Amino acid sequence: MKSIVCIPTYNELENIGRMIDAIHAVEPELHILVIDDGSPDGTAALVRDRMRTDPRLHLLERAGKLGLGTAYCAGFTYALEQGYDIIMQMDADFSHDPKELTRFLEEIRQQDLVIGSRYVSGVNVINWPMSRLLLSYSANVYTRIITGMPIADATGGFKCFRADVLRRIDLSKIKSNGYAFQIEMNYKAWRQKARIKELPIIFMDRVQGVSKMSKNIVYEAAFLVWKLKLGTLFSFGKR
Ligand SMILES: Nc1nc2c(ncn2[C@@H]2O[C@H](COP(=O)(O)OP(=O)(O)O)[C@@H](O)[C@H]2O)c(=O)[nH]1
Ligand SMILES: [Mg+2]
Repeated sequence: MKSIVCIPTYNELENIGRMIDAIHAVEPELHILVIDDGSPDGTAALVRDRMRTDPRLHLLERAGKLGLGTAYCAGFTYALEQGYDIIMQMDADFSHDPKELTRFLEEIRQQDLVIGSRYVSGVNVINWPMSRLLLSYSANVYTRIITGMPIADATGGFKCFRADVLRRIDLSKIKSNGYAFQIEMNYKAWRQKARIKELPIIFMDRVQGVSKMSKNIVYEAAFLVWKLKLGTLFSFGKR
């Protein structure tokens, strides 16, 4: 099975090189696609340089900071076009432990979507301020109640898709970013009756670089869950 992990980046120069090494230390065959939005710190230049000697690396460069959701969609579209069977996503900032990739790859053999979950067995978040943890946790409770989707952590960004699941989603129609993007993709997979499994992971706050999280991302997600729910009720948002 051809597998690739998509990593969106914006100013991750301190992290991306170490991240690539850490991934290949545990999964030497895994291809890596970096989707960089013109990071002023030269993240893309580092990746480009490494690509000269490493055929497992791929890079999509976009003109400016166009948002996380469309970055993932561009990455997924590229991965589908290139014929990958298993398509993963993770952050560049070591919040997601690359050592877990092996477990995702094992689990996906029996599933269509494997979601790294911080809330499936207690709360597994390290170093987040209480305010952010409460926000994330309650966003998940809210999402679950409104959509009825039985997922404990619908907003996380460490995931593994079977290519077929992504092929059935019209990626060009997805406009959401941040948390909302993760919820929307899970919802669309769930509505397809995909086999979904949550894998407990430990989430660590970033050590290097800065978060691009903002208030708008929260409002966007709060609005989106209603849009998904109502879209399904009136059956105009099936895909
Ligand atoms: N390509 C791209 N990557 C982004 C953008 N915003 C955030 N990222 C990357 O997405 C990942 C998660 O973002 P981060 O700022 O860590 O969000 P947080 O973990 O929710 O605080 C990191 O690898 C970021 O570099 C964006 O607009 N475009
Ligand atoms: Mg982060």
